[in-house]
Amino acid sequence: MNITIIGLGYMGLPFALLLAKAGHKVTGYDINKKKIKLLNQGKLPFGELGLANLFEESKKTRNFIPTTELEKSDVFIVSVPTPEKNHHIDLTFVLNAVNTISKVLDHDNLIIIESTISPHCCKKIIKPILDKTGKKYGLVHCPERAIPGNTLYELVNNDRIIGGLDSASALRAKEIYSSFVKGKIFLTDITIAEVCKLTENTFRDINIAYANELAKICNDLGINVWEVIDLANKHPRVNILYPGPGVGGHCIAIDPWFLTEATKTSKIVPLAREINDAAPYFVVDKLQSVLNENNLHYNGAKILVLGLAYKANVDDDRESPAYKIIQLLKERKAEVKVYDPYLLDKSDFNNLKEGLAWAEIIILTTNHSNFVEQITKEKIKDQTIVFDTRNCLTGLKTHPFYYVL
Ligand code: SAJ
Repeated sequence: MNITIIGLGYMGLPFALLLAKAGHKVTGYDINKKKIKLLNQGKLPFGELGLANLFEESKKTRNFIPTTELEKSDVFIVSVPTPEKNHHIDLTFVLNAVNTISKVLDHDNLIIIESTISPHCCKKIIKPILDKTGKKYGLVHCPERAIPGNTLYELVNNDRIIGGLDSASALRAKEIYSSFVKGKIFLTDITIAEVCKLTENTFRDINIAYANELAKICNDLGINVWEVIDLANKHPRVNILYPGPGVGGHCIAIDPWFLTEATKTSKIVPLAREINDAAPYFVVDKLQSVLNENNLHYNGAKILVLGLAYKANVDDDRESPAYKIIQLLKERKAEVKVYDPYLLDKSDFNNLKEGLAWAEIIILTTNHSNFVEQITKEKIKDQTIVFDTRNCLTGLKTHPFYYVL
């Protein structure tokens, strides 16, 4: 079977390579010529656990062909970004992809939408475009659910939801996914699949908002929020997530808006967004109190921000709250420099040692494992204030100027 993946991003590329490994002839289409050139030169455009090995395998089997020309195919899989604009989904990339597909569509082709989309998008927006071709086609929505940082493992092992426009489409898609997915595959209606995906990410956003609100409550009470959450989570039916500098990434911070865009009834979803978007302000305010305690101030202070990635051990800085924190610190006239070993081209230092030697104040925004492993009391100057928004620097627990969110 010929399968064409449209969009070779953080999900599309790993997915394409897994399909190639499963024996399908996979064409990877992307409008980004630079990315396709890189792939054709045998190089990956980004890092992800296990991806390099899979890419090497695909070179041997020749089952994966990157291209900027969309040709006929048995199956088309759309895996393009769906950004948010004014709290609504921006379907530009999806519509471009579907319009491009409709130009080469043949009878009995199957179209799979993997991109996160808002409710009714398949039936009310995508279907009418495909109907205009006059071809008989299958359409499903199979939302991706894998977590960046462990994408390959989760693409293979997570359960999947396939929502079909009709059951024949869903069964055809199931056959494709069964060629590499070890998790269970559930078939459902196409709109239910759309809403399920948004519901999952919104659940996580609300849970994180609760943790971020608890951080403020505990701050007012003068107690450690991390200990509160860890102990509360000992209850068999409680599983609170953790506070932090804010919610980044391309999913959790935007999907809740898609869930609620067509309804005015939701209160908790927009509130959770507001709370999580405000997290960087709380970080900067709490650090201000730490500075006050130590007779210091932001003006002119040399502050090292550790971590630009939106979460640990990834090179992805989309929507990263670190940028908002940097902006707020600069507005308070601090001298801010950054270091992220996963994003060296955006860092002010070549290595951690140089950054630690320069800093008077350190603010940890991303809990990369190498920060956790390498930052010990001996490696920082005695007077350095360290503010850890992730409560992860175990090597500094006895440092007199170590503070957590
Ligand atoms: N975060 C916290 N506290 C926590 C957990 C996370 O502040 O306790 C922050 C992270 O630091 C990060 C943000 O939330 O900035 C999002 O990170 P994440 O690891 O929670 O999620 P993503 O965005 O990397 O991936 C999510 C996943 N969704 C769920 O777990 C429900 C993933 O399975 C989805 O496939 C992905 O969104 C997506 O593409 O939709």
